[in-house]
Amino acid sequence: MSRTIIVSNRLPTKVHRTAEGLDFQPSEGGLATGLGSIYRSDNNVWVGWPGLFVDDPTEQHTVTERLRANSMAPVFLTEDEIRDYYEGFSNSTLWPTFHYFTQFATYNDEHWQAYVAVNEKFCAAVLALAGPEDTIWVQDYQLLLLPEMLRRARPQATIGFFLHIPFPSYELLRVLPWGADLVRGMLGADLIGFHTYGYMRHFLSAVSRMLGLSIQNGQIETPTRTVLVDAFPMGIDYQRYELAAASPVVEEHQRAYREALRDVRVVLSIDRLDYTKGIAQRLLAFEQLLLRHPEWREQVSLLMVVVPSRDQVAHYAALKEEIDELVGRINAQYRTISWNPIQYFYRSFPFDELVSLYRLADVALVTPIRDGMNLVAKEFIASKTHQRGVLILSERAGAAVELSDALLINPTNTNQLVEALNEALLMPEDEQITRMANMQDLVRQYDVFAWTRLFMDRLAHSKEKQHTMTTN
Ligand code: GDG
Repeated sequence: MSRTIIVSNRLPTKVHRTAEGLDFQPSEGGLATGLGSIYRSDNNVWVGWPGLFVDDPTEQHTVTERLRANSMAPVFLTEDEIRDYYEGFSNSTLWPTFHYFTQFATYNDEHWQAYVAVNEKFCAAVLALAGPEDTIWVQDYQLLLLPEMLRRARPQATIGFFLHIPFPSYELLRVLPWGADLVRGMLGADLIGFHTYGYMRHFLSAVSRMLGLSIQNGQIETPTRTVLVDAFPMGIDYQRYELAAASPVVEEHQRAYREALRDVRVVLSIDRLDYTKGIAQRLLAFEQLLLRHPEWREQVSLLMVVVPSRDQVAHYAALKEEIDELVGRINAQYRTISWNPIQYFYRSFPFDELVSLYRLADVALVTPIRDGMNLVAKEFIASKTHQRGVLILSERAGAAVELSDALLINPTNTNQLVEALNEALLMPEDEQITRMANMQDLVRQYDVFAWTRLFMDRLAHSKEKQHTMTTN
């Protein structure tokens, strides 16, 4: 029987060493939820790094067995590999370049060599598991070379690839010494998916300009195969948020928060620590709101959650300092004995508390400089079962294509951001409800399960078509 093999940098589990031994906890990310329905069924399996260093062969065996029982297979990476392939090429070269932050990108041949070697390591791990009839679905920018490596080993395999971050314009990609290799690597897939048509068009343009391949109706003709490309905007597990929103525990948290904040209105900001998310720009806009609209002082607080992330990469540590300083300065300038302009948390919240924060917020401020999709915007919408609340959304997040009922802003336009905040805080309730209801219809319908289904169906279909073409 054929099966599906999901491949991503990280497995959907967190493994920790404790005094009692190894501890395995499922991770909560959107991808884990969406693909959970696939990899845990039939004989399917998820291949990836378990998130800790395991050098000892006996311990590797234990980890492998534990994971196997949960439909997962590990790729063990060394500290050097994580430094050069993950923190190096993936997060210091590809991440900044694909988000248009070329000033932060490093071009280091050792990192590139490690990236190639680790992609090969993943290839070997997948080939050890995959039969000729199996479907392989590769995820994201850490594994751009993997589809082509798999294709070379298994010319007939069914291979899908999905990119979770933006695909940049050709002008950005050509800055990379390895741009053409990366595009060639992706073309090993039968179907390549992006969050938006914009990213897809950039990819097609890179394919034609860098590799000179012909493109017809969104299909790429390589000398040996046809590669399909399409947009699949990723969704969330809508029902999970909707159900949590109605649960007593979320209600209880929300009540406690409301009591602590008294009747102050709440503007919510939630992100991983990342320079792509526009956190500093958001703080400056909030400061301007207090300066230009003094009527909001003591009436509104910015509740800002920054989740620690990638702190081994230098630019992230510098950003953390910048945010700390800005928050300190704004709070020192405007606070009163009974009011804090910014409630700043540098940590993550458990799921129930996160949903309570979404429900509590009058306004969600989601203003990335660049973002592949942005799931926080969709989670806020799903949690608002009472339909009160306003989403301010960056036009440069993939989610803006679908969420046209948000207040769409340019995140570097401080004036526009300040006026959007003022407008959101003044928006009449009936307008809030109309906008929220429209967005809810859309986010509910295209949830993460629909996303998975659409991609897998299209992949199966593309393969059938190729098969018919080669047998005729
Ligand atoms: C990449 C792309 C694309 C955040 N704080 C807490 C918490 N979170 C969860 C959110 C959300 C997730 O983290 C963040 O997802 P995003 O989509 O917003 O951003 P990235 O991490 O950058 O993800 C992005 C995504 O991949 C999927 O393709 O949308 O564009 O960059 O789910 O809920 N979760 C909990 N506590 C927190 O404090 N429990």
